[in-house]
Amino acid sequence: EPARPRVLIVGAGLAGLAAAQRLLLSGGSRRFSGLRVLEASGRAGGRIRSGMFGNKVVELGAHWIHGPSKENPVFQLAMEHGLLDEEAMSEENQQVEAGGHPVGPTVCYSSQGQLISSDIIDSMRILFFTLLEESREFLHADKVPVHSVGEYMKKAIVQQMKEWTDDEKTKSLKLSILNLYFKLECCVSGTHSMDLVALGPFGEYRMLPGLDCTFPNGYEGLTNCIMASLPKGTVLFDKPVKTIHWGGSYLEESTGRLFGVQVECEDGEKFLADHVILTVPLGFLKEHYKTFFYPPLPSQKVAAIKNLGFGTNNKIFLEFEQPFWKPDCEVVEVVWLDESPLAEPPGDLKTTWFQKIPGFIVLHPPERYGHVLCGFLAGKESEFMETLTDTEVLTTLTQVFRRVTGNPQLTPPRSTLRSKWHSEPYTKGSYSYVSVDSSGDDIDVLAQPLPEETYNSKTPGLLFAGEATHRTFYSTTHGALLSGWREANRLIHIYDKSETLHAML
Ligand code: 6YU
Repeated sequence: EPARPRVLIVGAGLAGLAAAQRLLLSGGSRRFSGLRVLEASGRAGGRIRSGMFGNKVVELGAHWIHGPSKENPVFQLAMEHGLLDEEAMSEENQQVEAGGHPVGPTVCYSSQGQLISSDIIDSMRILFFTLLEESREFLHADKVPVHSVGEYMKKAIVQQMKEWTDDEKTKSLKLSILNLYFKLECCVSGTHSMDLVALGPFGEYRMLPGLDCTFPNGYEGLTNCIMASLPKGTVLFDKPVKTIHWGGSYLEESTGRLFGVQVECEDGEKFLADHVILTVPLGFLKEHYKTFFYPPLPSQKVAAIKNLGFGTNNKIFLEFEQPFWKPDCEVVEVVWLDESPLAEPPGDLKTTWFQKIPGFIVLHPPERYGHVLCGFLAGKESEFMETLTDTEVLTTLTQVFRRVTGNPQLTPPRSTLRSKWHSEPYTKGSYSYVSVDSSGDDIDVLAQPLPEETYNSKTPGLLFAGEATHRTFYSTTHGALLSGWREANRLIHIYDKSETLHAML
């Protein structure tokens, strides 16, 4: 009988856990029974991270299931484990084609303390999302007119403006509203600016049908269920990996076996394996690829790591004693007058970081959450926000709310909770996007196992999974899940084949 292959997985986020589960349950055999997952932090879940805000569960990482319908494996798993509410599971919800941008009742304030009429907001929203949809149409074009989604949309806006017959003040208001949607899209794409997001590949990201839904008891319920299905001791916590030696041949003295990969941890402990599935975030790879791999990665792989985009999107939760919004309101938006997508953004992060926040989601229902707003903030402003104290953030945002509502007496939020994804040493940002320096091919290069398979080569020692390795579902939990399954299946397939061969001989 051939020796059982030894597999190590680096990272206990959704990709790593999904790979572990599939390998351990594959074919009911004990084939991959020695499998271990090495996790740098003290918890499982990675960028799926539910936290307590007072006595309420809130999401510091992934928020929604994007496109919760039949084809979405995260939705399927969540249903199987009973993690969703009735409405989310209804056939009706699954059929909604919201194009990733559902909107509920919204209140929109201007920075001068006025409410902006919903007519003008709606017309600009429609214009923005029409142009955004157009940006997805260059996937199979021979040539792109400009490099980025941002440039394309700005050019189209300049064209549109020629038909605007409004007075100057209204035109300027329209531009500042459009700017709000650019900021929102920065949060969705996880980028500092839409000028950094490549136009050609933009349409490659696939949207599934279904009205985006949340986990009433926390997204972490999903990763907790997978954890619970793994044999105890499979995941080793507080085990940051320092270097992966992948090109050699390492003898294990106790067994006399040779292994292709040696994984060295920060604490000095070494693990030998036939195969390592690496699921660390692209942000971590960008910072560490030079020292993390020995021998160094091939140049194509390095280029993919350097050129693909990985930005920051954070959330700021604020709890109020009393809401200043109406009970049915789902989103509070703020339009900064005098801003325009056609002008340079305000420069000084210290005095303007908060202007990058496009809006705040109202957490519903109030019986569960009380009066909690969740602000989103992407890009350099978001990274700067991470350096501030809670008090600084609370004070600044109180001033913003007082200014936009025109109520200088507005009671400050009672408490705040924030994510700081850029400062997380094992994440270094939020999620990936296809930047102007890259293309969808870079995602496939990143996903390519090493050494690359040739007609006579050995099986790959180093395999790559994680959100950033999924060509059409990057930046999502279902992309992460599918990437973990993909690499587990790759190994299962290799051993199925070799076992068949053995049986035949
Ligand atoms: C989704 C959503 N969502 C908001 C925010 C964030 C993300 N996502 P992990 O990082 O989980 O695991 C790696 C592990 O490795 C980790 O535990 C590390 O500690 C460990 N590790 C690292 N280094 C190590 C070392 N050296 N040794 C050992 N271990 C090490 N996704 O579906 N819905 O609403 C959001 C959102 C603030 C931060 C999200 C959302 C992204 C997901 O969270 C993320 O993809 C997966 O959890 C990643 O799992 P993983 O296993 O790969 O890594 C057209 C077009 C545009 C394209 N974009 C549109 C889509 C919109 C995406 N939207 C996201 C929005 C929000 C709000």
